[in-house]
Amino acid sequence: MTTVENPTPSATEVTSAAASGASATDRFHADKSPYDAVKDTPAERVDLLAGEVLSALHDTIRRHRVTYDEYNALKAWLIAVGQDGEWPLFLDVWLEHAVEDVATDHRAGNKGSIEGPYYVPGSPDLGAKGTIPMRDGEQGTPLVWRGRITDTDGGPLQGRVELWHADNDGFYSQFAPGIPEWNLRGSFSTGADGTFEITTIRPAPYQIPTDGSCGKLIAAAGWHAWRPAHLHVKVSAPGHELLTAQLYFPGDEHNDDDIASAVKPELILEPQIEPDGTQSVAYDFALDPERI
Ligand code: MBD
Ligand code: FE
Repeated sequence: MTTVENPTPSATEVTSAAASGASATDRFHADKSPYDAVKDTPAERVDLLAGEVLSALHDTIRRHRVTYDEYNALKAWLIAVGQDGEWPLFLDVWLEHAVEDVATDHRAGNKGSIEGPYYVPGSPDLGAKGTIPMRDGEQGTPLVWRGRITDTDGGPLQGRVELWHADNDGFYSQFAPGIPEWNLRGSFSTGADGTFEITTIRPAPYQIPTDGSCGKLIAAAGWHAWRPAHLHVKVSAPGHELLTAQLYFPGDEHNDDDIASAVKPELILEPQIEPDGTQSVAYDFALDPERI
């Protein structure tokens, strides 16, 4: 008996860029129990939200006299977003920032930002001071980041900083092929004084995949696909609200027109150039107390 090979490669094998979007769908199914969230939403809330979104669409259709050609283009595109596995990418790029604003606007501590599609829980723990996993000869400017976790009164907290970011080519481990599993992903646990010191490299600006459905939308609308260079963090301490944030670098041309609308002025770092060419930066986090 001969084995028949699957003639169509799975989405994750096609190209690196499209693969990033599709891997994000696999990751979402694996880690986020999305169907529990669906069950927990009360009918009145679904009625309100779905009803209002549909009305907004009807208004747009009427106001701009949307044609059947445009309606069919929309249908074809929506079907393709699912087939490409790009719904997490689409939602995190174009909607999540508004959800994040609403979720965190009561906070007195640090500003947060969106999680995006490329977080993976369980990165290796490196203690309070360490170097994030990287390849031999990892490209990029070395960056040493010293900081402290405190409460909103400035008292030190024993906590944890999970850091993940793209490499010097703008690729994330576990979402682009050929990169070691935990490359540029690490967890830093502080002692009681709350301080940490992380050695990493500066990430490159990030272009969202242009070869899938999100890329087609961007091209069709004449938009650009760029996010400014950024570091992703989740900062936590017992009894305090989890802070999900991103940190940015001054002078990046996309700080003012991030495709994901996720830059806030409080999140822009001020790196210093050391005599040996490495860069250092100081940035602390104040966490709000957990609400009961
Ligand atoms: C990213 O790296 C990212 O952080 C977001 C929010 C969306 C797409 C890619
Ligand atoms: Fe990112």
